[in-house]
Amino acid sequence: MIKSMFQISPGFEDIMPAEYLELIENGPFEKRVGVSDLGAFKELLEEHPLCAGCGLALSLRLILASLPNPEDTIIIGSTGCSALAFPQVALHNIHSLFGNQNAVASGVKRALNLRFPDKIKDVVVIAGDGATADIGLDMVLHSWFRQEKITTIMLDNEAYANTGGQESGMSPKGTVLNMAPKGKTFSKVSIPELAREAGCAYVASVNPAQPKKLEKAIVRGILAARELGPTYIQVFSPCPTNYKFKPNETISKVRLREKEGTYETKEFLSTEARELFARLEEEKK
Ligand SMILES: Cc1ncc(C[n+]2csc(CCOP(=O)(O)OP(=O)(O)O)c2C)c(N)n1
Ligand SMILES: [Mg+2]
Repeated sequence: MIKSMFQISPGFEDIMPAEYLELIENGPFEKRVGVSDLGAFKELLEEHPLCAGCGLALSLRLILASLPNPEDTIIIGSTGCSALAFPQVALHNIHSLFGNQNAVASGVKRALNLRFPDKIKDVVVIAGDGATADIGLDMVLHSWFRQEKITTIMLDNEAYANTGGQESGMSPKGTVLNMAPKGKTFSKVSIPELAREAGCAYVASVNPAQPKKLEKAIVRGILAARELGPTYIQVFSPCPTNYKFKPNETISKVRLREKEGTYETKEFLSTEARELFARLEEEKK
């Protein structure tokens, strides 16, 4: 699918909203834009109802700006804060039942392969930490075991944020939240390590304080999923509302955690992924 999917039927041009016309004229389609171009093209998400300083909203903005082929990307989301933003994302997206996102994505990817065998169709899961590491974990793991060619992106705000602040598997040990008053008793689950063991071809842990690194991970994750198998990217996205810090401290929270050693960026490439990226680099020259 190309930009033509957004074309306006003749005669309707003058009644379509200005934002829609702008999306056709200046959206990120059929040209390569990235996070460095933000502010210079019409973005896929421009308004949303998420909280001030929401790390997840910033991550989502950067992820959408990093997609290598947005016009042929189908996003599978899940219940949670990000689900409030997806109705306003100018891309195909499916809201799946909480936790089912990787099962739905597997089916969508297989159907697209049958329907469009010669076309690139990127199926990308974007879901919260509760949906990915807790309630949907078996669907996530089994999609990796089956080697589905999909990219899974976790928006890790270290809580069930949308339901008022319960601990998730991704909350650090000792975390106190509105509905976890005694403090979490076990450590943050190591999903990147699980992903690697479960056969993901590419795994990364990134954050919105380092947008270029985040972009590189998204592009690599999607390109490796096209050719090799499942890929996983974990995006640390601090939540000012549930962790009760000021909205302007989101980025500094990431840096603080990195400094404390309680959070680190990571990247794992399988041998096949390493060879693939080397080949793609060669072809670019
Ligand atoms: C099957 C099912 N179980 C539970 C819920 C309730 N629920 C909605 S959002 C949510 C928490 C989501 O947490 P997370 O995936 O981390 O997303 P966040 O809101 O933090 O972005 C829960 C438990 C639901 N909607 N459906
Ligand atoms: Mg969460």
